[in-house]
Amino acid sequence: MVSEMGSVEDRQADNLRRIKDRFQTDGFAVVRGLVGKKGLAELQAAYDDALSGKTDFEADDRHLGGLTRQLMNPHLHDARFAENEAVRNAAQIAGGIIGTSDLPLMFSMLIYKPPGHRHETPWHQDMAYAGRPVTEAGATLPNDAILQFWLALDDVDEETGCMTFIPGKQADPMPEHIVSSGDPDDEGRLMAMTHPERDLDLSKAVPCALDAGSATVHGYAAPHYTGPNRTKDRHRRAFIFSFANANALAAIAGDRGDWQSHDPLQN
Ligand SMILES: O=C(O)CCC(=O)C(=O)O
Repeated sequence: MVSEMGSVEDRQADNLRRIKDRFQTDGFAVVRGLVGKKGLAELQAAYDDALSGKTDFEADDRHLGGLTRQLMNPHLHDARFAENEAVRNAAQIAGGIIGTSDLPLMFSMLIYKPPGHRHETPWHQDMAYAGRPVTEAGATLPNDAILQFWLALDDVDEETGCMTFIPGKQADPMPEHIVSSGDPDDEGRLMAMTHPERDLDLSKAVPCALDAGSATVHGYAAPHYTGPNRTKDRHRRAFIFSFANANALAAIAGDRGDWQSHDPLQN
């Protein structure tokens, strides 16, 4: 349909261009309205079934760093997380950013911060998780190797622990990270940048408040953080899922043989 505002296709293409520009400049982007009301309600119901134990996650129901509830790979436990409007739309956006199509969902998790949850998710880059126990400082990996969507299933802001980024750091060598809690040999360890106040300009932090159904997308090298949930009555349900850029990962594996033994998607 064509109106004065242009066709739906034109607007979608404009939106994708904006997301791609922001992702390339800042290392992350905000995606408003990734999923509509009906799809959102379906995901919220699936999420509550996961939290209550109605859907059995067995060992995949764990606590990140022993602190924060993290249910691993919900798309393998409940088809509602595998096949839904959010994942379909995100696959198109990720494909548009990378310049490819047919991107399969590679990894997913639910990270839940209930009202009063005291724990932050410290500043880190996801690529810190690629090495065991931690990727060596100084590594540079392409930001678009992994595209991770963080979909809010509740309205989220700084009070409840929204995603917060430092823009424009994705091409820098990775600052030192440490395992801040949990068993360093365990997949569920929690990673933290050792000196965020020294290695990042925290005055540039961008908190991404979102309405439920909206998302952020960030790359493998984008520094990010989420705070505690300081509220008494607001839940923070996040459905997080990622797509891999096969070309970028193959290039990493080719350049550095040691990377082949690591699963870059473990967190
Ligand atoms: O939801 C959180 O607290 C952290 C999420 C995160 O670090 C990520 O999606 O990479």
